[in-house]
Amino acid sequence: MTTQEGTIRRLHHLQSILSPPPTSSLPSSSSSSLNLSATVATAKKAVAVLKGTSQVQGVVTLLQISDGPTTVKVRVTGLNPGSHGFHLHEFGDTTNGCMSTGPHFNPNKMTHGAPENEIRHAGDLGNIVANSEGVAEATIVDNQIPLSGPNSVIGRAFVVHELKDDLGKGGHELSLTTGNAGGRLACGVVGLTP
Ligand SMILES: [Cu+2]
Ligand SMILES: [Zn+2]
Repeated sequence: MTTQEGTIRRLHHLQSILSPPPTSSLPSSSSSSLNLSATVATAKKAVAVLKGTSQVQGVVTLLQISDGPTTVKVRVTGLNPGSHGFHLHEFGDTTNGCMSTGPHFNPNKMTHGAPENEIRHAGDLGNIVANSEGVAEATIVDNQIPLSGPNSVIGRAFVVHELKDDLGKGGHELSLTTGNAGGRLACGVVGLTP
């Protein structure tokens, strides 16, 4: 008997304990087994280590349970106190430093915005705020940065910026593309982790 057959047998045994034998003629046992296995949640995890040419560095961890939102935990040090734009950029390419990570990840061809806006880049995660010691810590929960599927962010890159992201509302010529968040202080490619 294979492991799979053993599993199915045990599931059938479980069903016979939990419910009386089916009285209809529907061949329902195999689909019931599938339903049981489909309820098991899967956790996907990823990490990005942020580095740049300045003192700024950090670690970002990502966790997604099944098809739920992704929880992003951020800790960045070496920043000037205050707000700093924080985004997922399109490419996991740092051959030319953080510049080669390209524009904000934008699979839906939107303009730049705030994470809570309907119109935003998928990569728009707003600002992180550094304290007087230059440390920014944040937990972000977001629906547009999954760890699998067509819009997966695995292999893309986080970037932390010099300036505050104006969330598209600054009226600057760059507001609707970058939030006018200034230079790229540090970046890191998102990779799978156990
Ligand atoms: Cu950015
Ligand atoms: Zn953006």
